[in-house]
Amino acid sequence: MAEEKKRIFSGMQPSGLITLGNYLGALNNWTKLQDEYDCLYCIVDMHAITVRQDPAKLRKQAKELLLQYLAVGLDPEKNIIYYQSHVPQHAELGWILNCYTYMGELNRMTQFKDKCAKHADNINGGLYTYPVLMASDILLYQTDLVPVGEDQRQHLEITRDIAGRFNSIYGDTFKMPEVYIGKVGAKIMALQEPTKKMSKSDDNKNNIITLMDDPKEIMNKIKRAMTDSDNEIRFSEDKPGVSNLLGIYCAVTGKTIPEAEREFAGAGYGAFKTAVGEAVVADLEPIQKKVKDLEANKDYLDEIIRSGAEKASRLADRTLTKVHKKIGFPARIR
Ligand code: AQP
Repeated sequence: MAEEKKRIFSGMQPSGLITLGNYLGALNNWTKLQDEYDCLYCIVDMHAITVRQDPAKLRKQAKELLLQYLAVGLDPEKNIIYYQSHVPQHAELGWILNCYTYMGELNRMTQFKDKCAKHADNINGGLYTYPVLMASDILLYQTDLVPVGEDQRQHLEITRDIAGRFNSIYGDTFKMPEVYIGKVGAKIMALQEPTKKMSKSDDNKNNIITLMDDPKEIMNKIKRAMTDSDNEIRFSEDKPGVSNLLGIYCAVTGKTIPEAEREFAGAGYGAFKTAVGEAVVADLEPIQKKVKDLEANKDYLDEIIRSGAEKASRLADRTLTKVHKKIGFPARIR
């Protein structure tokens, strides 16, 4: 009998156009894993509303994200691709898991602290319990592996803590998920402030490259990226700007850092930035073309959304039924 494939879950918020950081840190790895694993790739619109969103823009961004998932090469025949809000079991399990999560644990989350600083006028309960909803996303599908960027490592740790606590009270219920962080591109930094991560919701658009930026914009943003004054192309902690560009270059070309350092030995920052920009443009151009091709295909997209939600919902029900029984909810009469 064929061995069952291990399961992957991951998602992205439609909180803006996705960046080179989201792409290199997560999306690019998802496509590499789709043959070896059973994968669910979600558009986590419920997470996105933890920050105030314009409704029309949110809907548009969710669709753009779907197009980009497909354009980078996620195959809807091999993966379950769906909107989180179409599968209410995420919220149901989220509520239950809230009751097994301590405030002390949530207080330690660095993303919560960062977002509170950024959205001081809207520190809402959803922002605080975001990690619990993320735990529910993952545990709902008995996930083995979660491919994310470095910034999500802490959320994976709390997911494991919640699963472990629940399992120790009620017996084996949830699979213990492992984090998967790629070797390159795990943390792409903001171009003009290379000590903070590149984020799609950054107000300074010169800090980010989106997957849909045109070649001219990409070249300009990289030319303006912060470097330093010693003109040496070397990967080092005290050279965050240059190191970030080297990381981007290697992630899109597949070269290693020592190879790139040798390639640019003696070259000035001008030539280096041109090479990085051209490599990014070459990587993104086919994706942008694919997005445009897919855009008009409404029936095809609708079918992916419909069948994705249906398949995800069926899997989610299995875990949720098991959880209800364990915690003592009365059985539903169908
Ligand atoms: N700078 C980054 N480098 C590498 N990976 C990154 N990821 C995010 N930023 C970088 C990874 O992208 C995936 C999707 O993230 P998300 O949309 O769920 O939320 P996020 O981590 O909060 O991403 P952003 O871009 O920073 O969004 P906003 O601005 O809305 O908060 C995750 O796997 C993440 O690790």
